[in-house]
Amino acid sequence: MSDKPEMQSSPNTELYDAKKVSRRTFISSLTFVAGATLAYWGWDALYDAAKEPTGATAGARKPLRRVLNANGELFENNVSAEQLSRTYPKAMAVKRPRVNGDVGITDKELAGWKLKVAKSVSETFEFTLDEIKKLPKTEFAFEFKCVEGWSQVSHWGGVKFSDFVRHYGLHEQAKMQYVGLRTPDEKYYVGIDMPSAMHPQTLLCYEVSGQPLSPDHGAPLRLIIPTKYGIKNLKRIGTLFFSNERPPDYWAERGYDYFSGL
Ligand SMILES: Nc1nc2c(c(=O)[nH]1)N[C@H]1C(S)=C(S)[C@@H](COP(=O)(O)O)O[C@H]1N2
Ligand SMILES: [Mo]
Repeated sequence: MSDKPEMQSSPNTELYDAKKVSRRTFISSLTFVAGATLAYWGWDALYDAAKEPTGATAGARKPLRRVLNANGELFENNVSAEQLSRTYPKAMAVKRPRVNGDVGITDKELAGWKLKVAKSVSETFEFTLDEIKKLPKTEFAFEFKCVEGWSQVSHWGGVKFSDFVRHYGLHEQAKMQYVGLRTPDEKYYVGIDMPSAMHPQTLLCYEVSGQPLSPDHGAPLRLIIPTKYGIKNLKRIGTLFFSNERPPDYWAERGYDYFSGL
């Protein structure tokens, strides 16, 4: 009926309403300024925050450590034997797994090595590799992940830590909260929460790629713990002990998360 241009009543006209445009511009500028102020204030507060005191962990600003600890607890309360790390067919594993980190394993002298297990402050037991190898063997390939940002599917074999505990009657010890491990020269050391240590994929490992561990990979015995980052997979175990306090941990002392779970 009418030849009045449709444009007049189309919703598009709204876009060109100068008043509305300027109001919107104003609101979005305000939002931006508020956001930027908050971000700056947050960064500034974090930057000025005190660093945590040196203990089992050190080096992080207090608010960041609080977040890390909260994350850790969340993980820790959810470690269960049912949650297995993904495993892969052995054929998918790399033939020569990458070597990383040699703290505490530069000494190539391995003769006379024994695993020392401190049952209590006064009682230490010693195990030869042959004794450990007599326990049931477990092997699998999994994706080994390093915090430096690389990962590889590799194939490992050894004795489940939980089998070791059961076979040698370390039940009382396993009621404690942590296991501590260190290299024979005590230069590298890690602390593992007991649920993760008793996890069915945690190995006292003596083989990689179907061969005895090379010195670089931690011969004669290392820890393989697929539920945690590489830093916790201590190479060349010298001593193993149990504790209700967090055992010293090499990388946690240098600012990394104590739990380092995956
Ligand atoms: N004794 C010892 N164990 C160690 C380290 C180390 O420096 N010394 N480095 C850790 C790190 S950061 C990683 S990623 C893995 C690497 O294991 P691989 O060399 O067998 O690949 O070992 C872990 N265990
Ligand atoms: Mo690593």
